[in-house]
Amino acid sequence: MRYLSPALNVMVAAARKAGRALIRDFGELENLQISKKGPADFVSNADQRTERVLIEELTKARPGYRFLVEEGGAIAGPDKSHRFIIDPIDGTTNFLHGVPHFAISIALERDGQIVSALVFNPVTDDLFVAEKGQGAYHNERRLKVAARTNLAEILVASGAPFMGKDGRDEFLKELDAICAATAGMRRFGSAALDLAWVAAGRFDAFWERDLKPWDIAAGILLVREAHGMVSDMDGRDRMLDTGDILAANDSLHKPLLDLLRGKKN
Ligand code: 2AM
Ligand code: CA
Repeated sequence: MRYLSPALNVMVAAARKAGRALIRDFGELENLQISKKGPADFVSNADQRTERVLIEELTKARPGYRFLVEEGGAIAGPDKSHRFIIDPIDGTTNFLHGVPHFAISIALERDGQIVSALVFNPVTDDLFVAEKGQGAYHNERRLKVAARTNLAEILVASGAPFMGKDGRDEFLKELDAICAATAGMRRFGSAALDLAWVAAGRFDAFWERDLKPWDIAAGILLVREAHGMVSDMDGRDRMLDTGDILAANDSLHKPLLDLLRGKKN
């Protein structure tokens, strides 16, 4: 992206700073895998520190903005129109296992609309950014969702309900419908990166239920600015409230929604 807005510049600087420490932590994790206690505490500390650094850096540059963050919840501020929505490590289970597929996710909301977005994998140095009305970018490259329209050719990402979560029966039905109709599905463990990869045309679609706003807020704008369609599983623009999401190009979106809801085309 040749020109970043001042707000996006601030978000990139904060993510890169927090990312440097995360890269060091990730290197350490290789040693911790074999210890009996395992790396869980270490990872939880890394998560909390990353969140703290992001809040500190963003507050320095934008005092008064509110926050919604994974670890600390809602943080009040005098500015009623701006809010950062942050996931310090999306893909924590990957991080914990030494799998280099996780990201810092930051969205900036203005008057209830997401206007700037960042998804950054510090280990692979993949930076995805978007600005409302200005497009989405991967490093310097402008993004566009994949153009495939034939269900038989598409690659679809999702997230399976993990331990302690309901909805496995529903998920298995949806998975069966997708597996029967498409070229395949992937479950990589970071909703933020899944959405960034839809924006980049790597995945043709992504769906998942019961996610949190910080998992998807930035990814939603990335996909939309890459000319993709995003809705909840009822076709509404209520992903942050319902936690359900389907992202795809505009030709695939409706057929996939029908397929996932068990309707015949
Ligand atoms: P997290 O890594 O920030 O927790 C994938 O299904 C999505 O669910 C990810 O964005 C992930 O975000 C979230 N998630 C929350 N708890 C999880 C868990 N125990 N295992 C896998 N994903 C989890
Ligand atoms: Ca997350």
